[in-house]
Amino acid sequence: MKAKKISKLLIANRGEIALRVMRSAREMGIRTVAVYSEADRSAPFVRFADEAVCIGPAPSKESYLVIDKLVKVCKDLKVDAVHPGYGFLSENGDFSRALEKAGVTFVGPSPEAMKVMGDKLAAKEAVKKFGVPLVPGTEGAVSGLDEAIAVAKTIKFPILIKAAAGGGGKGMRVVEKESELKEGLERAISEATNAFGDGSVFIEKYVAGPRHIEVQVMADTHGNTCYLFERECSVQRRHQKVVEEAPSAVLTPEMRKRMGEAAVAVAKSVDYVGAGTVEFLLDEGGDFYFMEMNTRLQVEHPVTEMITGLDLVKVQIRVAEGEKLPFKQEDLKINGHAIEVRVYAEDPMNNFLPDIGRLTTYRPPQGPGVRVDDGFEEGMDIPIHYDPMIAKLITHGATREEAINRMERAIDDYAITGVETTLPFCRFAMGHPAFRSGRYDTHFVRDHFKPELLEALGPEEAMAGALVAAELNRLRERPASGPEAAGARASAWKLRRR
Ligand code: MV4
Repeated sequence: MKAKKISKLLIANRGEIALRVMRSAREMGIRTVAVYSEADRSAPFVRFADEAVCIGPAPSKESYLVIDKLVKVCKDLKVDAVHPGYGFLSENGDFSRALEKAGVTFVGPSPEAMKVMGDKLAAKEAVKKFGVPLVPGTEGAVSGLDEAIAVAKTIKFPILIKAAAGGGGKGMRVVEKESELKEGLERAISEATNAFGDGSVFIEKYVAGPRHIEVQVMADTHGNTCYLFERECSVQRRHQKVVEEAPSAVLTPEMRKRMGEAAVAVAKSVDYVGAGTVEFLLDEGGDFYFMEMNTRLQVEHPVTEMITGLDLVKVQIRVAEGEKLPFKQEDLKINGHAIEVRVYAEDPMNNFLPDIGRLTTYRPPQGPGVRVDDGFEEGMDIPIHYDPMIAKLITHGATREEAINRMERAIDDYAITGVETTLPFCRFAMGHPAFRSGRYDTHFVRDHFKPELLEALGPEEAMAGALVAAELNRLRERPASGPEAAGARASAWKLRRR
């Protein structure tokens, strides 16, 4: 990667992350280019950008994922660099190679690093030489049933079969005992073939009740790599994170240092450049194991920003310009505690079924220690074509308890009607003794959550308060009439979209 000052940045993404990246670029005096689909024509990120180009119809396959269209916009508008955000083309080596060929800087790691980390087996192979702890299991892909039986006998059941091309929980299968191994293996291979076009699978010892702890790393092109501490992401359902916090409530300073140094070793194993995240599983005994590395800025990066005081997007951009990291490991300190909850247009009362519709009321919370990263405004429709995340709500406090109390206050202040959201679930999680105590693992939702509990919790009063406030504001702005004004008085948890 040749160092080059960035004057104009294209953001190959949409929604809250496009806006979040542009805000940092603007503060750096960098001009921003938005690309958008027809469905996003009136989105805030399009208005915020200095220039904006429509790149096609709503489906991402015809817009946000079309490499040639993006490269053409870069050339036409003389763009210096592209920030890919997360999702879409953020971990696509073909995209970064096409940009490089066009003389455009990709804000991210090399295509080679993305490729190794995109293949779970290649990733394990690469990090092993660097002394990073791995879950016991097969060295490479499983050759057949005989090997699977032999390995399972050595590491003992239960075992987990994983797809090499998988990741984020896709293509995993637990096998409890030998009699289930043959069928489990066959199904895992066939699922992996169908889902990824690659039937390679490997076996690991199944870690029961693990915590998902990931370490943020940042590396420059001069050989400096630092860890920016951990995020705990164990509150998730179907491999979709719902609550994240930093730092973890359970790591001791010694564990933090060991995990951080292991994450740096993972990054160094692929000459990593830029922002990356190294995922570990932490077992009940306090041992941790490398799982995978995500070669992008992640959704939950704000909690790391809140506790380190850094703007990760700015650091990414400086690194892409060829500058050195503006800090050394010993400069980095944890300040307080941060929590993020993801506000999805999903109904927690109804198995988190995605909900679409119009945001008839949308009033995000404010006040001390509250940050909202969103890409919507009141009156906008939630598009059906993309991820149903409406916003990320982040709170920061001097202590974990203050961050949690602040989150409860902020959730109660958040007024959304028109669609069901995950806010009631998040409110439930904040108040749950398992979460409050910090003693929770990746089974939190399965073990502790039932939709009925949202009723029992009685958050209606709190939400009603926020709605009354929102409604009063609305009355001041324009006379209350029509279905919107009437609807906003109903319970928000239950309010059906109109
Ligand atoms: C595991 C595991 C137990 N044992 N590996 C899921 C996502 C991927 N990053 C790794 N995952 C897991 N790997 C072994 N050997 C349990 C999980 C897992 C999980 C991990 C993190 C967060 C949530 C999870 C939910 C279910 C399973």
